[in-house]
Amino acid sequence: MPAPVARFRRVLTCVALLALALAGTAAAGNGGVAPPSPASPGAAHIRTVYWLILAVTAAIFLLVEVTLVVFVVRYRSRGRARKVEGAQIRGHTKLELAWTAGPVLILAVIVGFVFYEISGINGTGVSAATSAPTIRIEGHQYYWEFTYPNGKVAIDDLRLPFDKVAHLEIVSGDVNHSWWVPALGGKVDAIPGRTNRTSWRPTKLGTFHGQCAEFCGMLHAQMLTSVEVVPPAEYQTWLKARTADDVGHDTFNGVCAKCHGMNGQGLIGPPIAQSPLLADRKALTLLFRQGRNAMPAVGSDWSDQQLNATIDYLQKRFKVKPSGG
Ligand code: HEC
Ligand SMILES: [Cu+2]
Repeated sequence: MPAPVARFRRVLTCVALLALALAGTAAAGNGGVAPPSPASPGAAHIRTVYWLILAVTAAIFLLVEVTLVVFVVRYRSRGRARKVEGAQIRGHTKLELAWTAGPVLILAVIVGFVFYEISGINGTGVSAATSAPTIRIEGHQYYWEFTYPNGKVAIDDLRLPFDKVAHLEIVSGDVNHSWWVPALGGKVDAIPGRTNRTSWRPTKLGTFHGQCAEFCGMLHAQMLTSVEVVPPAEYQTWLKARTADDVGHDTFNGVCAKCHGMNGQGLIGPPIAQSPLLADRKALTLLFRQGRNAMPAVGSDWSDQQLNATIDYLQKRFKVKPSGG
């Protein structure tokens, strides 16, 4: 048996190491253990629920752990021989009733509070009140495509006007994805054949990052998004000024470059900068619409406009002379 001092030191070392590990984990997250600071009423409601649940569970954790340690110390064997039984303690009806009813009450409080907050989280309050524009968000392997009310398209980077309600329609072009920008709202799944809706009213200017939150294939981790909240006038100007060339540019950067590299030099997909296919509109159309082997059908549901904008942009960027249809 080690001397009590040596044992005390050992325990102290373990506790100190554990505390360091915990502090490290907390510091690695943004703002410690808290969700990112909310930039919309919906995200603020999520944060409120988070704090309530954290407070309740932290209190229970402390209660259980402190009691555990007290009991371990108080009822330790004190050198009693292994075969000798310790003191026998009979049941305690009141205590048992209390620890049955207590958790039921605590869960009821949590459930009640979550139900109370849920309409704020979903943005149902805002959506009923206004006839705001609807933006369609389509998940694709491995990018997000946004279609604004005027038909303009953007990839991966969404713009929203500051302090205006925007209705979001979340759909998928292929497999399950999940739309998630923590500062602005909770996850909304993008499921083939289904339209899920939410409404956001961004209350902070700036850029907020998000990512696909449903494993959707080999480049799932590249399925990032950023939402730029800009003054309404700037939003309108930007939206009106978007050209086919912008769409081609964004499509190349957000879709093709993830696999073929920013210079078409090859990455996960083969190099394409020199590919004779780039000159062939018909062959490219088929490739985008249907995919080929490991290349997904990235443009399965693009409009002809977007498809042609992308091909025009590719031919410009890689300086190929168009041939074929
Ligand atoms: C998820 C990854 C991925 C994405 C996104 C992607 N590709 Fe591909 N691409 C591939 C793979 C893998 C191949 C090889 C397919 C095969 O084996 O037949 C390929 C093949 C090609 C080829 C044929 C190369 C040759 O010479 O045979 C071209 C051209 C091409 N891609 C262009 C594009 C363009 C343009 C985009 C964007 C609109 C794009 N790809 C998006 C993965 C991707
Ligand atoms: Cu995804």
